[in-house]
Amino acid sequence: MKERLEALKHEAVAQLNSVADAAQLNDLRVKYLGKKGALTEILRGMGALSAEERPVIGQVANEVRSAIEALVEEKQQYFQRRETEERLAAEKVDVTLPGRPLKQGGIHPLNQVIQDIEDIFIGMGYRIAEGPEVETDYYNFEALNLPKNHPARDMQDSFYLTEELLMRTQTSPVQVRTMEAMKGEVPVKVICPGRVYRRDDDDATHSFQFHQIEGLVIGKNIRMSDLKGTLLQFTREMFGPNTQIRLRPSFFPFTEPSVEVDVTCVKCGGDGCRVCKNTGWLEILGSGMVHPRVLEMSGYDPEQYSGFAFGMGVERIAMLKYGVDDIRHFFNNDLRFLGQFARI
Ligand code: 2NL
Repeated sequence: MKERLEALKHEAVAQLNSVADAAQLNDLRVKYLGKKGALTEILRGMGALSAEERPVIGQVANEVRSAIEALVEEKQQYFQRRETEERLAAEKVDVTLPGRPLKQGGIHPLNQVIQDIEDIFIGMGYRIAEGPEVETDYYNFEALNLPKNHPARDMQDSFYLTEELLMRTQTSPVQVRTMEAMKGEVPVKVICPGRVYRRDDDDATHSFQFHQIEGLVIGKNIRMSDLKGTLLQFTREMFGPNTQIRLRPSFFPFTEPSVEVDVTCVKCGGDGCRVCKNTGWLEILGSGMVHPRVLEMSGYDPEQYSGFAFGMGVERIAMLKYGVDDIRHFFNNDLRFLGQFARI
């Protein structure tokens, strides 16, 4: 029996020493040490041994078991180490490789123009106000002196959601909300940038959605000259110190009197060119003195207070400033176009 145990040990050691992987090792462990393994098989014969032989053989059997167990353990550790090393080698990162260049995003040209305009008016003491793009009929039209049968309220011209709700067609409702929130206090000095919507067929100069910036000032003795001085200051900061403006009479339901404002052509400076159609002037905004009924409806006594307001299309300003000939460029998200406006 002792010889069989020694032979088993030899065989096991030889096989374990040439084992190739963890799976094979496990098979061998079961084969020699398992419940139905070779060692157990031999030990089952112990019953037939004499009382003297039994402890001797028992000791040999234990030594054989320990020797095989130790070798199995050693091999297990070896395979574990090898697996870890292989994994680490596969995951190896060369930290000295140069990084892949990241494309840097930039501010959209329309937002750049909005920010520039905001900065100019903040410099003159204005605050910025924003409001909802879905508006009620009251804030979008009624409070701006556009009565129920006014052509601007035609269903054909606006995106109505219900009888009462529509996508705002201008940012004026934000100013109406500001006036209400101010509860008749002065001064009111706000500019309201934002997206507006009109039912229009898109072409080179029209889009069903575009951006507007409106401004509103209310106080005591606010006059047309304040409007004119403010707009001159704005246009000079926006288009250059030599810019001139001219005011032409116009009509808006929410201002009286109303004017349209032209600047000297950004391209030719007033000499006449293709951009200004040889007039030397470009129209950039509409404005006027706030209509007394508009003041009154939002809680300002028109006998005590007066104000001016103006509104401009951001896309139009951006197109003039940067010589863009099609409004749709702003909405196509073509990086070849947008990349030209990168500011580092
Ligand atoms: C244009 C003309 C304008 C206003 C907007 C306004 C707002 C209030 C009261 C009175 Cl709350 N007026 N806004 C006034 C005149 C012209 O916009 O051509 N915009 C693109």
